[in-house]
Amino acid sequence: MDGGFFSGVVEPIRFGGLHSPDPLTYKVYEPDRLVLGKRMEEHLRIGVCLWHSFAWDGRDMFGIGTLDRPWLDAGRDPMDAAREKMAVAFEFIEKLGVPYYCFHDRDVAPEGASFAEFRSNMDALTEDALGYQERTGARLLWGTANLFTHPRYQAGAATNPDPEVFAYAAAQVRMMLDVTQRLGGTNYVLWGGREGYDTLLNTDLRREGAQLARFLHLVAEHKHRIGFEGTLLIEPKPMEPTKHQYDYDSATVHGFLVRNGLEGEYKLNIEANHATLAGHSFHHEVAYAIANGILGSIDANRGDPQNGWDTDQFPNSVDDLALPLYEILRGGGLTTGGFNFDAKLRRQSSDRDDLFHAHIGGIDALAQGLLAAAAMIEDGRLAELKGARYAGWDGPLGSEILGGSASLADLADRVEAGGIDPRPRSGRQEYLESLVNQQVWAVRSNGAAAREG
Ligand code: XLS
Ligand code: NI
Ligand code: NI
Repeated sequence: MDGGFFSGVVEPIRFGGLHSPDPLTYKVYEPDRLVLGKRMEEHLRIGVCLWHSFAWDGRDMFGIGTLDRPWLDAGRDPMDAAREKMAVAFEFIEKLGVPYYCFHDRDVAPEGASFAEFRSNMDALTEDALGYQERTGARLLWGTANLFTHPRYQAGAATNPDPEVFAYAAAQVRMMLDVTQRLGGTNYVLWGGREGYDTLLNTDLRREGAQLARFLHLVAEHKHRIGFEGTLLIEPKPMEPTKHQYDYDSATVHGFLVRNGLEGEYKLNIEANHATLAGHSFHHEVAYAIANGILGSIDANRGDPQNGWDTDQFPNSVDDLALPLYEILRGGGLTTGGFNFDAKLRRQSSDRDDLFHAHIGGIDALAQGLLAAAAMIEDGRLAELKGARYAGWDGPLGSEILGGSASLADLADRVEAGGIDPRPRSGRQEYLESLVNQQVWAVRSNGAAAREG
């Protein structure tokens, strides 16, 4: 495996332990380490995304590319360049030693001059990907269609005022459902990048809502027709690139699914930075999805607290990751989903090794968050205190209310007769916050948690 594009990394990244001086080792992530009886690798199901890491050259709206991505150079033969990109991506995944990857159609296949050409390029590259999967053991966490980059999608895909654009989007999604199935993908993602509006002056909200629901029905029907067994996921985001996106947050998407008879067909792919853009915490979005049975997968990244856009930085805060991971563990863990690094380097991080440092740091932060979450579960006090807070609802009065045997008047009569006189009880927030910190800190300083290589 030596040589290659990332010649500075000659073998797969290994666990080095907390005190390893080698930056190209995992400090905490140990794939085989058992946490609550399950391997770390199976808890986290880490994925590498091909768009930020291999299909983006570091450009921003003020400057051209800064990153060393020779396959993106103008003037290259598109298929040669695509093949080189895929080879390097799999070299990276193999050297990083993680089980999954994710991509959009356009990330791997040149669009060519017609849809037929796009399809045939995609077919050829899917064959290549199958070969790489077999050779490296990497698997597809999810596939998706890019329905936002090309100018035809400037006014949305399914929600476009032009039905021909809807049809074009259908063609891309059919292609990618098929490709995802061929590659054994365990999920298929729909991110409504431009399903929203820039101004209400030109937007018919009623029509666009109906179009979006129709599209989601068609996708679900097709999934069943071809027998794709993966999970369909919608990725909420409140804005950017549009001023307002319809799939605003977990609760909005959930309401849309229920309203349109789509419940049961879709789950959510929750992205940390999208949560913060929506004015929520990542913890909130994950907890909402779990409470409503729609958590599918995670796009791991973080925003910048001072910048109001999707900065897509690599996650690095154990404090921010421990609570979402606690919810996930309490909810029974990820099933078909995983943690996909939808995160990009800063454009000054221009050494080839920087992509490794970014992923290693993010993976270790997740692994440490997992240990802290497991410690909270083993300690048990958080769950116990939450349960005790609602104990009344498991008693006779709570059961009567929820079971429907007590009417509004029955309840009112009992209060008037003096039989019900509730007293406020402390919510104990600061105490609970201290319990969380205690577990996070314990895992940091405890020798058993911070193992040596
Ligand atoms: C953009 C989204 C995108 C999706 C996949 O903000 O996060 O990268 O994850 O289309
Ligand atoms: Ni994402
Ligand atoms: Ni994003």
